[in-house]
Amino acid sequence: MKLYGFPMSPNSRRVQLTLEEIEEPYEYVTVDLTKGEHKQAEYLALNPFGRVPTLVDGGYVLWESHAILQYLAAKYPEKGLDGGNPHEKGEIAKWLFANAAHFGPAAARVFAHTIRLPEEQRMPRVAEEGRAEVTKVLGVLEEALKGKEWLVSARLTLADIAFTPTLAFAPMLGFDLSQYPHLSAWLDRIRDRPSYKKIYG
Ligand SMILES: N[C@@H](CCC(=O)N[C@@H](CS)C(=O)NCC(=O)O)C(=O)O
Repeated sequence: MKLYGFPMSPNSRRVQLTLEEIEEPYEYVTVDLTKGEHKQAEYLALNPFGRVPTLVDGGYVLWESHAILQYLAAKYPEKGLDGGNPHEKGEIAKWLFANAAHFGPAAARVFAHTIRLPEEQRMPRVAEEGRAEVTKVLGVLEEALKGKEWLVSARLTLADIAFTPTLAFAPMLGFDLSQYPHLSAWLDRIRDRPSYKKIYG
């Protein structure tokens, strides 16, 4: 397998964490976003949206990080990353969609409009709305994690992995995660895993 990604990209890191959990060898190919490599014809032939990550598994090409997570979990069912029964699978899908549709994009908006974009292009209102959405999701996660080690199952699943890269860069965006004790304890459990240590150092 080959993973096309960019080191600082949370969406790429989500897939890297999953590949490390699965413990299958893979080749990491850096697509340098700062040099615009993701918009060049060679990469667009793999991913027409020109975004990272993209996974290439033999002749199969797959983009969208959460879809890649589900593919990897389905390919290696013995790792149990996609839950053990329909109820768990439904719960995992729920959290994956919540992250893909709400949490990740909201955090990306905060990042863009407070750090990434040149000052004259930043829109405080967009940053504020993103911040409100991120805060909402943090509260929902905190509530969901009360009395639980992992979001869905008795063990780590894709649901836990999916949120990790967004949460890892939340402090840089000014979010104080210590206000959420259950979420913080859960994040510490994830940080203790060899997969996290390998990707985040
Ligand atoms: N929904 C996509 C988002 C991918 C995405 O936006 N990746 C960012 C890096 S974290 C990117 O490639 N940005 C470059 C661009 O949009 O031009 C996924 O989860 O894979």
